[in-house]
Amino acid sequence: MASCVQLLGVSPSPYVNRIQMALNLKSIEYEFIRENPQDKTERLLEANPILKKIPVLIHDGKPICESLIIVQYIDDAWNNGPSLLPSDPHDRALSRFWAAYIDDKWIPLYKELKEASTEEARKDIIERICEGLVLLDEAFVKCSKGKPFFGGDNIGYLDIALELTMASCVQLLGASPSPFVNRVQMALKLKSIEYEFIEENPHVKSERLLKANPVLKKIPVLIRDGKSICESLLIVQYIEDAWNNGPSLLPSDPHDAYLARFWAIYIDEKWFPLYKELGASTEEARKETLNKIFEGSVLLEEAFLKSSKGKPFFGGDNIGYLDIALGCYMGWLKVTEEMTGIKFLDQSKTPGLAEWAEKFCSHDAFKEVVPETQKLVEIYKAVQGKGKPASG
Ligand SMILES: N[C@@H](CCC(=O)N[C@@H](CS)C(=O)NCC(=O)O)C(=O)O
Repeated sequence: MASCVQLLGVSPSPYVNRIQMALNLKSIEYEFIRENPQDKTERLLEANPILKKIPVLIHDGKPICESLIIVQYIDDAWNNGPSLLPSDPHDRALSRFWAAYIDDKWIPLYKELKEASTEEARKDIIERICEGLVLLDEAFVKCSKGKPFFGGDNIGYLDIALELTMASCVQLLGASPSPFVNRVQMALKLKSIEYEFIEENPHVKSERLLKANPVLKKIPVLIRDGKSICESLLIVQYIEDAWNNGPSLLPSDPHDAYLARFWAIYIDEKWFPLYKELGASTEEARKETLNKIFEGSVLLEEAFLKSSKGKPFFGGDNIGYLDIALGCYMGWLKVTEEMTGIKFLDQSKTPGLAEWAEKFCSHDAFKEVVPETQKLVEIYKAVQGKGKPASG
């Protein structure tokens, strides 16, 4: 009888990624159960009563905690797939030693770096990080024995342990109520890319933002290895080009990819700006804007039917570029619906889009990224009070 494997976690989380990588390398089927580490469920507290953290692997009802220990358990419990730990006892001990060094000594330095208050403290920590890197480089030479991975020809335990740090050079300058920032967060989430979120107030521009996006001075900005990428739609395309993992966001057919890009521009430049015009002073102007919105929705309905080809999303079975481009606005659309009492994606006028919106908004990529409607309503009211547009 097939065993029952469940993983309590959240994505993206580097520690949870470790387990997913090990399970994938061993081709082990499992159920992913989403847990919010900030709002611990009874299930999590019962599975990990001592440390109360994710990830937890539950194998045939028995919980196993702590990512490095879980990876060792996976290697012990399943014979299929490549061995994750070396067979030689001394090599095994070395792998465990360096994995413990990474978690207990090296990674904490990155946290210290974020919290360092003086330039001198920063320099000192960077020096210690570099010293650690030199040690890890020596460990790599010893463990890999001239092969590409710590584990030799195949990815092993120490590769999985260290992968955790590799993604730490991706940063996103943003603010969570911004649909443009949400776009980038969704793409990063779909590709399981770990990143550091740096909160920016778009109306009080920091030196960091001005340096990262000196031309447009807007969020979001993605910073990878010190290089800035600006404009949300371009960032999503960059993410698609730069990372191979996760589902493809753009269609492989060049014309389909062009169409996805075309409609994304239509949404940003024509359709969504109409919602801002709804606050017009005369009833006539409001009605005209509403008509334009509905005409635009009909065009988008046609685009949806063409690109989804009977599947739930613009991208087909999975969320793709155009889903993200339109879907990032769904939070603010719900706010506008609540404030005006108008249903914009109406089942009777645009049934395909109405169904799409429901599916999109119940997907983790939306729920974990876009603030709840009531929170956005509060933000809207607070920002309106100051005379600034809330979503832009
Ligand atoms: N076309 C841009 C729009 C970004 C945008 O408007 N960002 C807003 C925050 S939601 C902003 O930074 N506003 C400050 C400003 O316009 O100066 C994109 O897609 O990235």
